[in-house]
Amino acid sequence: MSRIVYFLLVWVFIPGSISDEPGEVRPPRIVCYYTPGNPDIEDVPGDLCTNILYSFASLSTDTWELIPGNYKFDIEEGGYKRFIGLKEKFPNLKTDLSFGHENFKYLIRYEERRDKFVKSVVKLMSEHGFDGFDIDWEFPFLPIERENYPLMIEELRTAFNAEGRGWNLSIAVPSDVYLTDIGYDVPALCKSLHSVNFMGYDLRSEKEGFADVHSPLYRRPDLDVFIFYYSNVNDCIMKWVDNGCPRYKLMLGVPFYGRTFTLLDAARHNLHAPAKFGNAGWINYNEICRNILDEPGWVQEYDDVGLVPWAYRDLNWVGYEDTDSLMIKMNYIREQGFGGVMNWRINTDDYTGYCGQGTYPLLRTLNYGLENYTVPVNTSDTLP
Ligand SMILES: *[C@@H]1O[C@H](CO)[C@@H](O)[C@H](O)[C@H]1NC(C)=O
Ligand SMILES: *[C@@H]1O[C@H](CO)[C@@H](O)[C@H](O)[C@H]1NC(C)=O
Ligand SMILES: CC(=O)N[C@H]1CO[C@H](CO)[C@@H](O)[C@@H]1O
Repeated sequence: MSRIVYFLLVWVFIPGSISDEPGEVRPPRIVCYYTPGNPDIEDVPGDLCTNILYSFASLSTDTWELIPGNYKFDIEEGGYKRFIGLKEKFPNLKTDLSFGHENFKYLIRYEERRDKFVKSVVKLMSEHGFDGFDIDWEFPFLPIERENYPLMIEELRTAFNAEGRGWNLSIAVPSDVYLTDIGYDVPALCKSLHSVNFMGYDLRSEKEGFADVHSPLYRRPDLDVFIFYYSNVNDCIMKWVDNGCPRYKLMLGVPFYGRTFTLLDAARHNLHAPAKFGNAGWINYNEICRNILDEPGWVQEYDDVGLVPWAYRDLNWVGYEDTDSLMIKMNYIREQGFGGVMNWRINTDDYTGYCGQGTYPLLRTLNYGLENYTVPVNTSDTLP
């Protein structure tokens, strides 16, 4: 069934899907989050990503400065240096630094703290030679946060421009229409950012009490009611478009992991099967494919509207992405004219090729699926 859907989509979406209007075009971004560990830095596939984001730098709440996330590894053991060193092997690769900290909310309210932070970002970026900076703040929520986040971004952008090295600026944002409205002044943010990494996952969680896929592309009319009405990738990313973010700045994020549930009754294993409340978890794609291969009894199913797979065995249930579902999402990116794709994270792809689809099967699907795609750029809507 998945293959039928996939071929239909390829047939419908590819012809003439790219803007017919004259204007600038760009290659799509393939944004890869990476956390040091396995695979080792030197083994990162820099030819399969346009941007690699080293995750995560941290915040000193004493000085309100950006600091390395793991001083011993990043600095003393040369983590940053080895990471930037990837550019020698892959000259076109952009090596970016990603930042996240729960106390960021206590920073952005005060101009003095923002000022210290901006200076420290510029300092750390130039000391180590990063190409771009990414902020993963989960999530702005209060009116003052919504108001001050664009200020922070604009201040960073101004400082970056003054450096004259073309440093890029991006933020990661949640897929939730309510959080988007509450926390994000979309036009103001998108004006100063090069790109927005839209996290098209975690749309279902342990709070629900039923098993479900966490990155459905489209609304399933019979299942997605009440608070789940907009809880699908298409509705949530369109919220960013409708609120005024240029499409070419939006990178659709896809998960290289699944979310797991424990069923209450092994005989009931369809979408929305009753599951233990508060008993969901995460599992890496490389473990999912290994389990399906090595443990007898796994049954694989497909959500024909959400266009993502799930699998179950006894009371175990997992919703995830595979090469078929990612191919569908790549065609969706082409059809919609988005700027590219993001993934969390390359470490959890089947990078050893254990499952028999070659190394990095998911990441390769993103590359194959966006091959020859050019992003239409509205030239009257470019960066300041
Ligand atoms: C991309 O373009 C090249 C050169 O024109 C072509 O050989 C290749 O088949 C194209 N790939 C896809 C997926 O269309
Ligand atoms: C291009 O951007 C301008 C400025 O934001 C906007 O007014 C215009 O409608 C856009 N054109 C298209 C075709 O999206
Ligand atoms: C240094 C760097 O990453 N520059 C990039 C910033 O974004 C523009 C537009 O996407 C790219 O063309 C630059 O290469």
